[in-house]
Amino acid sequence: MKEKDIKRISKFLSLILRHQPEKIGLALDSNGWVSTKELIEKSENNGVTFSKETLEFVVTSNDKQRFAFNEDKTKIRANQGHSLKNVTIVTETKIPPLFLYHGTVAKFLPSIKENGLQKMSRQHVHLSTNKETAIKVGSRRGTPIILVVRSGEMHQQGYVFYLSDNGVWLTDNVPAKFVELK
Ligand code: HQG
Repeated sequence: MKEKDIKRISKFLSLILRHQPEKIGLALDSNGWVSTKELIEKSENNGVTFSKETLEFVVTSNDKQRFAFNEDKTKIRANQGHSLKNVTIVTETKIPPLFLYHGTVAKFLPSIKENGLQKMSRQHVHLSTNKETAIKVGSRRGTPIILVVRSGEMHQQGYVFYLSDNGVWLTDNVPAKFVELK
C-alpha cells in the first residue's frame, strides 16, 4: 500500500473519530468507540473505501498510534485529540513528570502569556514528555517555539493530568505562571 493512501485514510479517520462522525452518519459511544464494521460500510458509502485488513494496517503502522481497536477488533476509536464534547477517552488521572513540553508558534505567545495554555477547540491541552515531539507539534504551524510547563508544581497544587494510551499528556488548562519559554 502506498504511503500517500495510508496517510489519506489516517487523516480521514482523525476527522471522523475525533471531530465529525456525523459527516458519514456515524455516532461515537460515550467512550469514543464505533463499530469497525459500521465505520468501513459508512466510509464506503461516502466515497472512502478500505478493507478491514487495510484499516488494521493503518492503525498498527500509525506513527503516533492515533487509533486503537478493542480486544476483538469489533470497535475502534481515536486515542486523543477529540473536539467532540460528549466523549470521554481518558479517565484515569496520572502523576505527571516535573516538566512537560508544548510546541507552538510565536504569534500565539502574547495570548498564552496572558491566558496560559488553553485547550482551544480540543478537549484538553496536549503536552509531551520530550522536546522533539513538541518541536514536531509546533512545526505544523510554522517555526516552532517550545514552552516548558512546570507540571510537577501544578500537580502539587491540585491540577489534574491524564496520559492517553498513545503517550500524550493531557490537562484542562495551564495557567500562565506555570509556563516558561525555553
Ligand atoms: C495554541 C496533533 C492562543 C496552542 C499534535 C496550539 C498534538 C493558544 C493551538 C495534537 C493558547 C491549538 C494537539 C492561548 C494554546 N492563546 N493560542 N491561550 N493556548 N494555544 O491543534 O497542541 O497529529 O488544538 O499552542 O501532534 O497544536 O492530530 O493543539 O498551537 O498532539 O495526532 O492553540 O494534535 O496530533 O492547536 O496539537 P491544537 P496542539 P495529531
